[in-house]
Amino acid sequence: FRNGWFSEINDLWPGIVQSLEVDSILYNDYSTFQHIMVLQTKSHGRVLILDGIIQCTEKDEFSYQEMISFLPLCSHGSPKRVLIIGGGDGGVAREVAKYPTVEKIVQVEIDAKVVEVSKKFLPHMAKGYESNQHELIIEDGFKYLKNQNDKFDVIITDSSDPVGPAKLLFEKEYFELLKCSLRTNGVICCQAGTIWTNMDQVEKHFTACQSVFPKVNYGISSVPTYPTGQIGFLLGSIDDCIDFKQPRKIFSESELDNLNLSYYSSKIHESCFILPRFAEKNLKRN
Ligand code: AAT
Repeated sequence: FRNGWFSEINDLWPGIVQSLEVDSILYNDYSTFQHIMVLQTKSHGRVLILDGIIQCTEKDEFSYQEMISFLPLCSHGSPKRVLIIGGGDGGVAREVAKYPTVEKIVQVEIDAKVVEVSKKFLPHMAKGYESNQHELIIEDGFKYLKNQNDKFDVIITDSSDPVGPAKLLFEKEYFELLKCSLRTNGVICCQAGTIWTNMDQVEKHFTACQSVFPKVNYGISSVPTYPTGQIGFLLGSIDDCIDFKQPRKIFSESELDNLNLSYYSSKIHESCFILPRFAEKNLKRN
């Protein structure tokens, strides 16, 4: 903090910082796993911050939560069982619960305190927990996958960045665990960082995913309050016939309105995998 501004200073993006002007601090404490803070800001509503890193703001969270959810859901077409790893604010559960064919949502979040704090201070996101298809398990996502036998159509990893409790969720072994928990034609989608300050890391993450899944693609979305304003998603599948650029489910304009989608559309889905040339060259496609 400095003169009423919060700055997201982190070694993951050296030499560059995003700052938000703060009205008040609503929550500020340590859980067993991380430092949790909720701020009321001047321009972006309430903001959830874990270990000094912005997780979501009320103003632009929809971009991230809609994309990380609807990219894999519409790529699959008719998912029934969905697993969410992380996503403590509840926003991804809120989006997944909108999808017509979904019958069951299991969410594995490591930190009960993030859930509790989100229910109290971020009700618009935490309403994901109200769906009666939803089941919450408080556990480390990596450990959960290692010890369970259920299979899912879509697995979404809405994790924090690869420092702290989420570190293992970016490794090859994690993708192997995801693969074991997928049904035939299953699709995974993971938070995968920005090509601007973290190209090396995106490339490493992409390669790890590609060593396990025959089909992998990296799509982008703009989220103004994430570092550099851009974030990406890794999509992977064991289904050789899948083409992530051609969603199996196309929603009409009126369906998108009814689903209350403000960022995602079928056109955005088709175009988000078209990357700037430098990124295209670094991510060897299949
Ligand atoms: N919905 C957008 C916000 C997130 S939340 C990331 C969540 O992952 C947090 O609730 C955190 O507690 C949880 N998490 C971290 N590690 C694990 C783990 N090992 N198992 C289960 N859950 C975990 C993402 C923000 C992206 C930020 C981009 N800069």
